[in-house]
Amino acid sequence: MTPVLPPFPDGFLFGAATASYQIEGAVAEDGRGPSIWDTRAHTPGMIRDGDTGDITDDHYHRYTDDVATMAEMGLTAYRFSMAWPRIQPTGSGPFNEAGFAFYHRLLDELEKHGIEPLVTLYHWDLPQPLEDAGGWPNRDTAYAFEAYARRTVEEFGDRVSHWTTLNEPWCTAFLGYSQGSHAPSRTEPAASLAAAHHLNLAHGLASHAIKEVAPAATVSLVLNTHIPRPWDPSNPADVDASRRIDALANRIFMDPLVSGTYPDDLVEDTRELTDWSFVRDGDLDIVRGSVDLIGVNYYSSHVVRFNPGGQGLPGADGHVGGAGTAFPGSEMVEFLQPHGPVTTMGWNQDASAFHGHLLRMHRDMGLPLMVTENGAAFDDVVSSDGRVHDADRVTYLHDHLTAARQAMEDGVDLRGYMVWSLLDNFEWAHGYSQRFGLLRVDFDTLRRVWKDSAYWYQETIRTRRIAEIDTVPEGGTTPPTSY
Ligand code: PNW
Repeated sequence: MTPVLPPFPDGFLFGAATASYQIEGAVAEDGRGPSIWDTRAHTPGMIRDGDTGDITDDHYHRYTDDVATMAEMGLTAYRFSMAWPRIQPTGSGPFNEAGFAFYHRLLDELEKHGIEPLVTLYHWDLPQPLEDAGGWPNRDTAYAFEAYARRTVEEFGDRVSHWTTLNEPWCTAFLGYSQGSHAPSRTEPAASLAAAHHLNLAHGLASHAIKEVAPAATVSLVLNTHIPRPWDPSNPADVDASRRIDALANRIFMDPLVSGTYPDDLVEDTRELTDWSFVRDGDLDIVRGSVDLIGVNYYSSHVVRFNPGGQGLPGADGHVGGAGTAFPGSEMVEFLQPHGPVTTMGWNQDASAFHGHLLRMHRDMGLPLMVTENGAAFDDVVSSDGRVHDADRVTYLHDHLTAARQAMEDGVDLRGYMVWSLLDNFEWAHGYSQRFGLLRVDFDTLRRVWKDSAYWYQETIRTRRIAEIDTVPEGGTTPPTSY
């Protein structure tokens, strides 16, 4: 039974999220330049099964049908990212009119259907030449990002009013530059901390540029969540392990925005790696207060304990591949296998942690929030009736949307909820092995089929109430909608 909660208020945005490299394909078309993910994907052994994003969902050519499907599902918002190397192929040189033109065509379709675009400027596809010049550990990258953001908002500022600067800077800094499980696959702990700071600076610089060009725009930063619960809450060493992860994963991005400082404990925890001299006078003044809304990406919670030498044990923190640590300076923190049912990512399903996290972000940030990603990967199969009965995903979304609605009752100013993802896509180092979509994609034919979760979401949006988990797909036993 769904607890009795009031309907979602008018104006609450129901959407789905995607990212450019994960869905577009057409990597060499119309002047797009290579990004660090093209490089990683074409390096043997870096992506499961040798998969690449060369074609993926071919959304670059199928966006018209994809947007029509969003409209049929009832989505009132669509969160997507613009590919920096499509708009500015080398990351610092000339801008590419054909790249702008693609996003104009996409925005035309969204406008036609009354779907609000939520645009992310950077979802991990750094132009390769900027990486060749040092990447995010190089301070210049922050200024390159500012210039790209300014020009892009000049282009689209009259038709897009929600801009996100960066998606999950934690993943960029620590999976990309310390663990090496994401592009550019580097394992340099000290450099990853510089990258984190330059990402904060890039966000701040871009935020001011966006406001100069489009003063009425809403600017957000999207943060992924770590909820590190101590294995034994009565053991101070485990509590300290949890504090370390909270500093390195959450407060490293929250505190500069709210108070214009880095947490003292974080600086202390990482002192053997860096003296933080990459933080220059005035940097944090640029970052403080530079956001109107925080995007929250939530998938799962973690259990941690103090165990020198423990990190890197199998299944530990849900991040695959890479020879380095995702938590530089905190290698003594072990991530334990979470309790309860897990998704095919190995991530646990913990809606109550999500509720608690929304309350915490509301309390600590004092800003409106948007759930910019929430979803789950399962081994979906097409049944003999042609449908995808993804009951696990329906339950996951039902329970998490309920947690979000409850958080609103508890005082959180939550503006919308975006399912990750609209359609199955290229899941980074996991390739096509992880299916997060509301729509199933057959990667041989690129045919899309509505999963039961899509029908459940359609019903939820139609009624503005969380539909029961056994909601019958529209059309009963008729063949599923596909294209
Ligand atoms: C997010 N982690 O990535 C991204 O924003 C999406 O592009 C991605 O497809 C989605 O979540 C599902 O993974 C994450 O290891 C990648 O903690 C890794 C982690 C978290 C989020």
